[in-house]
Amino acid sequence: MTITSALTRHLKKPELFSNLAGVPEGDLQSLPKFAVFDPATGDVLAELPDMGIPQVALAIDRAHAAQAQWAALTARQRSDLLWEWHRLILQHSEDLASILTAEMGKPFTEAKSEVAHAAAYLQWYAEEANRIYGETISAPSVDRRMIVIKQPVGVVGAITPWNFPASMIARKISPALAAGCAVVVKPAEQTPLVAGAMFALARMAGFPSGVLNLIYASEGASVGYELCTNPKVRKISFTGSTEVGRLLMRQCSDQIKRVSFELGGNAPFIVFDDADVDAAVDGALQAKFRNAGQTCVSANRLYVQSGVFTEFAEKFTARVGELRVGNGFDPGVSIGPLIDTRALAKMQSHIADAIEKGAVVRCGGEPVSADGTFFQPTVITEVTRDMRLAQEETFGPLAPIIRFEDADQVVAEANDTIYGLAAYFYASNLKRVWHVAEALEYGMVGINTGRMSSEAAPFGGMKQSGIGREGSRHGLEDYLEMKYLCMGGL
Ligand code: TXE
Repeated sequence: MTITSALTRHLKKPELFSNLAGVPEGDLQSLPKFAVFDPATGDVLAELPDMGIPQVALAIDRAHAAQAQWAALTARQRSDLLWEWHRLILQHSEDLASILTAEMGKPFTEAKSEVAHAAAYLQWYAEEANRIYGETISAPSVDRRMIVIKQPVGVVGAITPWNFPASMIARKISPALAAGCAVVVKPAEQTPLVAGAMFALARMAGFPSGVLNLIYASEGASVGYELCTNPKVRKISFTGSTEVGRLLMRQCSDQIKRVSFELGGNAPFIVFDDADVDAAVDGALQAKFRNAGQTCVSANRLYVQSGVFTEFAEKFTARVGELRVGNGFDPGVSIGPLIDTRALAKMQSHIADAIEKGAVVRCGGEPVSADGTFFQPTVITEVTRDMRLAQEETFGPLAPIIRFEDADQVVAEANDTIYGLAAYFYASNLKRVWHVAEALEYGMVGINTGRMSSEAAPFGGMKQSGIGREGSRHGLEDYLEMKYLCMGGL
């Protein structure tokens, strides 16, 4: 099986284009189409029906109609369906990874690990579905009993980004389904194909009609508006930019709709004098350049203490210079294309701004060629706080290194941002490790590691990086309502 043949086979699958949201086939055919591109080549991979508000409303009705029956199944029945979907995703993982690399650009090996990560969420919540517990409270009077039960929140609208098109969908859908919620999902317009393939597998797994609904759309605003304002949707789960998160929160406010948000980040990566420098270099490469730097937990600012600055900067720059940029299907490539020209322009403007303010480019700094969205992995030093790359999320393969002297001051500086998603630091002194871990105002802190995402851990941020957590048992709670029952006259 070649990668190309897998791709062709899957993109020709009728399930990818057929009725996944209850919209009659004839209506879908009459909608305008939008194209999905391969960012590495610019080729059109597929054209999909561009659904709008009427189709979203229909999908919401369909989810609403399925909600009560889905919630009434036993936890074991829901769990069994999640297990079956998990099994099918693993069985088709090479094909899913091929679609992922084609529409998103990430190296095929990274795509394979993303699909495995997506499957791990299904596995985790297939198990967690059976562990939804209530509680009994000892009542203050003898004629009463006080009990807390958990119930599904209701229909969930999920909006996902393009950077992890498979695992973001799994991370939202699997806890929602485990909790007993029906869902309407809108994947990013750049990467709807792997979502379609995953939904086709869900259909094979046997989920009841209406429980899972997929919306293909060329933009998010109108779909998002309908999901946020339709009263049949009880909760919005969104991963994307902080800007869109703010908008969705406003749109949800009239109905006090439940929200879970996983938004932008501006992760500091701090290397203290007492760190193992080689390990820190490895960790920084992982935390910065995975997915070509297009991750919300990407190390956006590398702070290195003066005692190890030169050693770190030299070793790190040498390793970055060895990274191979290219089509994600080519063996040995570790940096694929950026998602689109907008992402490329953001990289360029951050670099231009930094150079103008006195930064020095140690390696990279330019697009790989005049056309395409490939960008050289870039290291910049002599970085100051007023530069845009120190304040904003670059979301690309750009590593700015900032020298620091004072350990307390660096923590204050690391916290001086509206974001609070992920932070990393390398140190060996135990007292320092504990104090810095506590002082960093971030939802997730990697200590002597550059990688920490796991289905078993609560993923999410403080401040303007989001609300709620995904993964672990905490991720399930976000899809459950707590109800207090008080029984009197006993
Ligand atoms: O995000 P958007 P974009 C950050 C990152 C990146 C920047 C812009 O810094 O450079 O955001 O990326 C849908 N109502 N992250 O433009 O626009 C859209 O269709 C409802 C961090 O891609 O937020 C897609 O499905 N939905 C992030 C999703 O929102 C709307 C991942 C994300 O798109 C909408 C992605 C609207 N008005 C970007 N507008 C992370 N946390 O990992 C867009 N969408």
